[in-house]
Amino acid sequence: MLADGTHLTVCAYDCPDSCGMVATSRNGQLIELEGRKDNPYTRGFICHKGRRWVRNLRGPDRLTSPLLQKNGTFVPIGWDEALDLTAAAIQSAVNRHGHQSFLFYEGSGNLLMGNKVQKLLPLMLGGGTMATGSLCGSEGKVGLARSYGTVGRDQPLAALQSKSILLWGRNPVENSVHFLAILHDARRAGARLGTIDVRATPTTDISDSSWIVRPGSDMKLVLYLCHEAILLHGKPAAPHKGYEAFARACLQVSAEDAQQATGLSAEALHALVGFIMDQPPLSIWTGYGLQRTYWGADLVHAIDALGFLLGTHGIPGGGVWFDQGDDDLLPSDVATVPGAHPRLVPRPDLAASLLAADPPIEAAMFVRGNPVSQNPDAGKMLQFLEKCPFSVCLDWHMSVTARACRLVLPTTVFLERGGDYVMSYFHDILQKTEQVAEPPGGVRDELDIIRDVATRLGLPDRFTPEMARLTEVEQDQRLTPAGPGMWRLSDVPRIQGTFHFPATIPEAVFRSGMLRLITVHVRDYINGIDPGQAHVRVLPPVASIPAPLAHERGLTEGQLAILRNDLGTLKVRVHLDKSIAAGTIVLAQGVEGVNLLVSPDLTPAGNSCINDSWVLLEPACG
Ligand SMILES: Nc1nc2c(c(=O)[nH]1)N[C@H]1C(S)=C(S)[C@@H](COP(=O)(O)OP(=O)(O)OC[C@H]3O[C@@H](n4cnc5c(=O)[nH]c(N)nc54)[C@H](O)[C@@H]3O)O[C@H]1N2
Ligand SMILES: Nc1nc2c(c(=O)[nH]1)N[C@H]1C(S)=C(S)[C@@H](COP(=O)(O)OP(=O)(O)OC[C@H]3O[C@@H](n4cnc5c(=O)[nH]c(N)nc54)[C@H](O)[C@@H]3O)O[C@H]1N2
Ligand code: SF4
Ligand SMILES: [Mo]
Repeated sequence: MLADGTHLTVCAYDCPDSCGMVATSRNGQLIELEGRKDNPYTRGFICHKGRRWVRNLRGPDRLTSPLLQKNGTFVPIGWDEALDLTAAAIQSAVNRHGHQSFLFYEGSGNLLMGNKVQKLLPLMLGGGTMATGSLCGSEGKVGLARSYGTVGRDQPLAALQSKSILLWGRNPVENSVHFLAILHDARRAGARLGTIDVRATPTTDISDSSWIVRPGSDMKLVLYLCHEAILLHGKPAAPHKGYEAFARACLQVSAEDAQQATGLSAEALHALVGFIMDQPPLSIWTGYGLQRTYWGADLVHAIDALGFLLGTHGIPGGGVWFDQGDDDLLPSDVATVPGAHPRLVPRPDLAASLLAADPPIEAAMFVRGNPVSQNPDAGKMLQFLEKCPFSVCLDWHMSVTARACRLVLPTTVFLERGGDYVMSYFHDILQKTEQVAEPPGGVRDELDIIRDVATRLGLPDRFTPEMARLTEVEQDQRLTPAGPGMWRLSDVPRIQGTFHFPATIPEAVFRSGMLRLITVHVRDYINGIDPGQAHVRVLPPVASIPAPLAHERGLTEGQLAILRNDLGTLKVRVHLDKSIAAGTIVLAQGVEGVNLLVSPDLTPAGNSCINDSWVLLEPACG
């Protein structure tokens, strides 16, 4: 039994903040969760999503028994039967079509490093089928890495030395409250805050200045800003390559071009030029929404070029930031199987790839992921699950994906395991997890479930020794202890050597007659909706549309409407929003049905184009 008292751990949600936590446990139950004061970024507080675990671990939505779907109803079954069924289905798929007939799909339900060990299940079978590419932040990383060859590591505290801070397509008031706290400190120290977005947000509300631009117009905007930077500063002194061609392209973009593309007035554009130039040092923080497009990498690279032209690179309080790699701390040979050759299918286009797979997928396992809710072209994902002979979802509550699977297995969450690590993808702190609660009866440890399936398939237990190797991360030479179970990671700086200017400037694609659908992350839940947010489960979902568009179409506040494209249709309730850029509709991501309309296109680097989705808006009949 877990000892009573306090334990130090870390929030493993897919959230940039990775809060240090102090948990109080009694009789094996979590009774209080607070912020850890000595974490230099998260500084003693956690958000309501983290705190909700106190209730959710033993809440009414917690799954406590394996559930098998029979004629559309889930019935509880015993663990032995559930594990036998799972192993038999995988074995049958492998016997009929080879190991690639087994899909092992992982989402980003938590950021634990030890998750890597679970891949041994498909790998020991020969490789299986797994997903590659990102729905999240990889385009921006690809873009930043083009500048100097490396992504580097963000230092959010760098903002404290900035005198001007520009958030570009980033909404920390909702999605990164600890960065917000740092921004408040920076402002108290004299910095001004500016935000570029496609709509008003709680972040634009607290900004000193904000600029609302049409989605897809940021490239024209950044080229024009580079034009102004070139006129003022000329050719940079720092080593660089490709300046001439890039400068020529920028100088062709006039203020009028930028205004026309973005919808900004001449005064607003002029003010933005002043914002980036007048009060150095300037730091620019690009966000995720901005780069979930076909040209996401090019855009972030061009914004980095703007930072370079303005002379912000490498100076205290300056620079262009996004996000970083977070999983290079584990030795590369952890959980590897020589000779395994998994079939990799693109995550953004998962459903179509699975439907077309040859050999076909006949057994699918979903771990920490919710693709029916979160992946593009969700309608096809449901079609795939209807067709696939066997599907099993490991989760702690009945997610939208679990509901569509044949079998659901209730697992522990990070607070009930311990002995793992979380490396933030935003700041430089590595933290160790501790077990802070006993799992409820009927719930099994996630790795134990996978190990038991492997055993039934006649595979050896490589899971236990590989899990024991996790502590090897603590030996990494780049780590400095920063408190119990907490280390700071120093990476090589991103800005070093020669800056490479973008070599090609893509034109954004617009679909005439259609509206761009932008889906955004929101305050109350992370990605797919967890239990406890009844208010956001209310259907139909709310679509915010520009007030002039509503008037043009005769739509009024609260009216039902239909969004439609080649992929599907969705009934929505209209909300008139004066702030949204023309031609744009905004919906919260994670709401059921939204991804029926989301584009499964891939960027050249294999990542998602979620915000390149286009829809028609029609009044709902009846
Ligand atoms: N509360 C909460 N926190 C979260 C999450 C959550 O779901 N809820 N999710 C976590 C995860 S996984 C992620 S990836 C991050 C996401 O964190 P953010 O980057 O802050 O969130 P997004 O909503 O993806 O996009 C940010 C902003 O980009 C704007 N935007 C979209 N397209 C464009 C464009 O073309 N140009 C411009 N200029 N702006 C644009 C959107 O309107 C939005 O306000 O948040 C993490 N934190
Ligand atoms: N339209 C649209 N779609 C988007 C986005 C968008 O902005 N717009 N954002 C994208 C982004 S940035 C991301 S990161 C992805 C996220 O995509 P997913 O990772 O698929 O998202 P979640 O819904 O959070 O799914 C994670 C599931 O893991 C479960 N889970 C949590 N902890 C554990 C655990 O310890 N074990 C197990 N087995 N399960 C656990 C959760 O309950 C949840 O059901 O979504 C993407 N999809
Ligand atoms: S969800 Fe994010 S902000 Fe909230 S407690 Fe977890 S890491 Fe901290
Ligand atoms: Mo994400």
